[in-house]
Amino acid sequence: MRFADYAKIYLKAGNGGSGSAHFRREKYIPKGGPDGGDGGRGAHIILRGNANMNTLLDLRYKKYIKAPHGMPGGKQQSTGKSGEDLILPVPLGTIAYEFETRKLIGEVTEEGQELIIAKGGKGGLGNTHFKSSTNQTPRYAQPGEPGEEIVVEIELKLIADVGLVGFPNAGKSTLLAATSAARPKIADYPFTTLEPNLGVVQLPDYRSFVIADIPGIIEEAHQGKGLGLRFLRHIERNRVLLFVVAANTDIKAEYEILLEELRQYRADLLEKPRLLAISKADLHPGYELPEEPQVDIPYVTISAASGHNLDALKEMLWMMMQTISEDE
Ligand SMILES: Nc1nc2c(ncn2[C@@H]2O[C@H](COP(=O)(O)OP(=O)(O)OP(=O)(O)O)[C@@H](O)[C@H]2O)c(=O)[nH]1
Ligand SMILES: [Mg+2]
Repeated sequence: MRFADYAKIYLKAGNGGSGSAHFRREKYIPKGGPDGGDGGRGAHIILRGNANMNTLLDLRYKKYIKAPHGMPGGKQQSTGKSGEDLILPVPLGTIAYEFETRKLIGEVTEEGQELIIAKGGKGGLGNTHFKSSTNQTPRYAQPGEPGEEIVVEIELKLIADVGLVGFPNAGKSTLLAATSAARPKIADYPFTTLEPNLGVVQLPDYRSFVIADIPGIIEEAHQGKGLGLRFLRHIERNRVLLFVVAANTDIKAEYEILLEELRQYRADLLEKPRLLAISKADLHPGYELPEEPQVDIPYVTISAASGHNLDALKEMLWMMMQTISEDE
């Protein structure tokens, strides 16, 4: 499943204003020279990154967006007013393509970053520019250029807040399915998941975050064992890492192997806050672990099968994300 928000919009940027072909006319100067000003630029249509947004919903229902034209130039070399650029706020991770050619227009990845998706037309030059030794009275002024007319496709690459890290068969996909509407493939064999899955986890009071479930990691994955570590790039930008280790394994040993593989891939991944979910706790009577796992991070025992502690887990993840947002 690819979780991408999408909008297709017809855009028409503003036309440039025409240049003026005016001549100076003053009481005692019967034959004034050309004094026509330039036309103003037509408005661009611009995407601007906004870190507080997380969907393209606002754009989804817009089919047609038109930006204002530039004003014509005037007498006394006055330049026409430019059309006011139309700025569309979008979440970070938004990509724009030209619909027909699928050509990439650009990507918005940072707060405040602006991407022009339809260019306003240049204003025309006024007749002052066309005065020469052979033509002292040019009656010609340039028309403005038309604004760009384009159909764009706008996509949002969702950046998950929480990345799941675990051995194959640990129950990562089952956890994603139990906490979101995502329906990843789940099976009793390793490497069931071959592609990352994303799901939106909802909490009370309209809170939500996105979880990424990626293929399992095994010892020496950094040497290419199993599916290797290439899928770790999908969690590089996640804010929190949720390690998933099954309750019926050597928890500490598995956790440390996972840590080591992450370190091999990119040591700074370990700077992200981590939480350990000990999955399949239902395999032990009363969800009680036979012994305390000796790990150096907070952990919670869960069962995606019965729902045990899933609400607590969601709240813990939410809390961890809040503390990061405050630090940022
Ligand atoms: N008893 C029990 N079994 C579970 C639980 N969660 C997952 N399982 C089982 O564990 C097996 C593996 O589950 P998956 O969710 O596919 O595991 P995964 O970590 O996504 O595995 P890969 O995609 O191969 O990396 C399946 O047979 C699940 O039914 C649980 O809470 N309790
Ligand atoms: Mg899976």
